[in-house]
Order: sequence, then C-alpha cells, then structure tokens
Amino acid sequence: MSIIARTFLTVLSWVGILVLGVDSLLAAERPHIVLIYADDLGYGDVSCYGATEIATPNIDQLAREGLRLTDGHSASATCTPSRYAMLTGEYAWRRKGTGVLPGNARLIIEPGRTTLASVLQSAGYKTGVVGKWHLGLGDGNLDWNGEIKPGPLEIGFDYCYLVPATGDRVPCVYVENHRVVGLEPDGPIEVRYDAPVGDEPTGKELPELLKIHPSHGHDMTIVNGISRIGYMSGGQAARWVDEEMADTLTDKAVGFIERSHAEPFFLFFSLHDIHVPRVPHSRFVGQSGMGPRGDAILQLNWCVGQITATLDRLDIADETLVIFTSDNGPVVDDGYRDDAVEKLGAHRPAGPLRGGKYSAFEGGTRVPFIVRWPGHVAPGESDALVCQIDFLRCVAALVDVPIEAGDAPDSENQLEAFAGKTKQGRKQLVEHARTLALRQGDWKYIAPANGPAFSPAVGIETGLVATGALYDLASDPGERHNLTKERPEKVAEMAAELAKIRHRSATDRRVKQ
Ligand code: NG6
Ligand code: CA
Repeated sequence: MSIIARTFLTVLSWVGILVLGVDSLLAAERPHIVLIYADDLGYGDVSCYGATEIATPNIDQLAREGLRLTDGHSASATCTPSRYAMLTGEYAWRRKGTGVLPGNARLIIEPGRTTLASVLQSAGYKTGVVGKWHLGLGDGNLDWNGEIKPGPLEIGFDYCYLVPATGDRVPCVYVENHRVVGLEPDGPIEVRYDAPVGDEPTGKELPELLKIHPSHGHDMTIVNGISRIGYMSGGQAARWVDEEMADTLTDKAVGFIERSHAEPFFLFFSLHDIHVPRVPHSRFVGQSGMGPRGDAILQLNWCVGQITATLDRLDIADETLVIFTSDNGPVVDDGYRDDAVEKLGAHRPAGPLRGGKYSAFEGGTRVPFIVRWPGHVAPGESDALVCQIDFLRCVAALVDVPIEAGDAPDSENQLEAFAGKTKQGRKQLVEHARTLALRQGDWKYIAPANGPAFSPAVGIETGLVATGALYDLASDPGERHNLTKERPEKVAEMAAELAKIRHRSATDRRVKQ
C-alpha cells in the first residue's frame, strides 16, 4: 500500500472514531466467534475457578488471556431452558414446553425466529453448531430415517453435527444437517419414550449386559453397554460409541473452523462432557484419580485445547472471540453409578456456592464464564452480573444487526461488561430452576415454592422454601442466612419487581410465525 493510501486510511479511521464513536468501530470488527459450551460443568470444576484437585490448563489459559467472569450465569439450572434462552434471548420460563426435553421432542424454536445464529447469519457469518442440541428436532412427526427438519438449519445455522438430545437419551446417533450419520439399511430407526419398541434388551430386564449401571432412571434401551432414557430400535450401524464422542465432535468442530475461516464464522461447540453417561476415551481413563467425572473434565479440557490450537495454527486467534461457559451447574450422581460420588474426595464441583444443577441456589446457574478476544477484551477478572441470554443482543450490536421489536425480550447488550470495560453488568437477572429467583446486585431473592429442600437422588439442595428466601451474597455468598424475617421490606420490593418482570411476558412478547 502506498504511503498516501495508508495516510488516507489512517485519517479515515480517525474520522471514523470521531464520527461513529468507539463502539461503532468495535462493531465494525466482525470477529470470528467460537462459543464453547460445556454441559453440567460447575463453578468449582476448573482450576481457574479454584479447583485444586484437578488441573484444566487449557481452560485456565483462556482465562489468563481473557476475562474471567465470577458472576456469569446460564439462564436456567438445566439444559434445554438454558439453551433456549441463550439462542432466543427470551427466558424459557415464559414459555410452556421448554423444560428438559425427551429425545423425540419437536423443535421448540420456531423457524423464522430471531436467534443468536440467525443474527450472525444475516450479518454474513458462516454459522455452525456441533454437539449437544436438546432443543428438539422435526415438527412432531419425525422420521429418523428420512429428512430431519426443521432443526438448526431452519433457525439460522448453515451447518450442524448433532447429538440430538443428550448422551443418556435415545436416539444414540449423530445427525449431520438433515440426516442421521452412517444410516444403513439394517433396520429403520424407531424412537419412543412412552413404550418399548423392537425387541432390544433394556437395562431393567437385563442389567447383566451393562458396563455402567443406573442409580436412578436410565434403565431402558441398552446402547453400547449403557442403558438410556427412552427406547430405540434399528440404526445399528449408525449408533455412536460414547468413548469416541469427544474425538468425533472435536473433529467436526475443527473441520468447520478450517472450512469456514476465510469469512467470519460462528461456531457453537456444544460439548457432551461432563454430562452422564461419563464414558471418556481410554486415554483419559484413570487420569484424574476422581473417576469418570474427573476424567471427563480432563477430556473437556483437551477439547478446548484442540480448538485454541486450531485457531493458533490457522493464525486467527487474534481475530476470534472465544467464549467458554456451561449450560448449568454441577451434579455428581445424575443417574449412573460411575464412582463420581465415591471418588469426589475434597473436590467441590460448585466451589464456594450452594446447590448445583436443578437448584435455585447460585450453584444452579453461576458457572465458569470466560471471554477472550485479544486486543478487545481486557484480560483480568470481573464480578459484573451477566448471563448467556445476553449473547444475542451483544452479537447483534457487535455486527450491527437491528433486533425487531419484541424479539429477544430478555437479552441485554452487555458488550461493555463482556469486554471488561465496566464491572456494572446487569442491574438484575432472573435465575430459573424449579422456582424463580431475582438477583439485584448482591441481593438474591428466591420466590416461595413448595417442594423438598433436598433432592436425595442427585444429592442437591433445591433452594425451594415455602416462604421464600432472601440472601445478601456480599456477606453470605454461600446463601446460609435467610434474611426474609429481618428484611421484609426488601423481600416485598424484590417480589414486586419479579412479578413485574414476569408480567412483561404477557404484554411485550411477540413471536414471529
Ligand atoms: C434428568 C435425568 C438426568 C439428565 C437430566 C437432563 C433421570 C433420572 N435424570 O431427567 O440424568 O439427563 O434429565 O440433563 O432421568 S440436562 O443437562 O440435559 O438438563
Ligand atoms: Ca446440562
């Protein structure tokens, strides 16, 4: 480039700063975006969040080079509603049918709706999702042997390679774009959740065939020596091998990056780890000393390292925004007897937080949350209150795509907080488990709800209190001292605010058909 041309460009960019402001210039950057989404990974499960019994160097490196958020949340304490909210920018509790889905559920995000992926697609990004989906597929009458749609490709993704629901739910096959991968004419796939199909053995009838035994549920069709939730028959050649799942998904994620990086791309890399069944590859088995749950954390750390190494190899790390987070808090026994409880030792999956997956306590939704974008996100730490539901409006602002009125009603543009420029973050956030909770600064209010305080099957405190609860997280981060009696005025104020936010759903919400 000539000196004149260079000078002209420099002047132009200064004019840009003066006219458009810094935010618009940031918006003009259009980084690649890689969202690495762990499953059931707790706040205390990685060493950069305080774990001492296990080391996660690749995740720690991301944290060193980026911003480590200490009050970052998934929108819900379970998978489907968290993902629904993250992709649509709408709290899942506003909509019926967004709870943990069976593997034969229909797609719960209507085609044509504004999603995290559709926003980026409309800005010219190549968009892909690899890994766990769990938002349903098809329109209610799905033939797994035919064209599988609508699915991700109908709501803003250009490419998908999916675990349709969860590792512990049938069908145990991968779906690439509109087809089951590796389907052969060896008997059509049939899937049911209400009654057995075919004549394949179940864990309930033939437990002697199992390599891992269920602790609760998970006693239906046996695939790869593991009994699952739900029944399936057929599709033998297409069935996945759990031990190879992390390698397979990572390979597909890396392939997508390699194919797409000539233009801006968005990869939603939705890992299966560390969800049950925890069946890591043999090279991780026994490496953590903590049983399969710890070994799965090491495998997850490996997957993250493969992605960052790919960005380095392609020399695009500096122009890639990487986000690492989890869909909900941790659980130790989630239905299989896999030694996780026995070998936990001193490890605390939720770190200093109370509760875990399924829980209204902070352990339910406060998760590891790291953002790295060299030159744009100041490395360090922030206690700004943020949520995955904010991604939609953040990327819309970043790539300058307007959001239509009524879309993404609960998403906030928190770019400044994600860039580490402010520690302010959200003024408030609704946390969702079996009841709703409201966060405002350090205050946390859990709405009254009936139900057991402790869930013995999973060994987790639910956070349900018939009279509600109020905590001051500044002095009481472990949510031990319920202040409802001492601070009735605060309870009334927060209950009223929560009611207001709930009501907003009825008036503001508009879903495009
Ligand atoms: C529960 C399953 C649990 C897990 C969870 C969903 C039983 C007894 N428990 O119903 O194992 O699959 O659903 O997890 O079936 S999530 O991370 O996808 O939300
Ligand atoms: Ca999960």
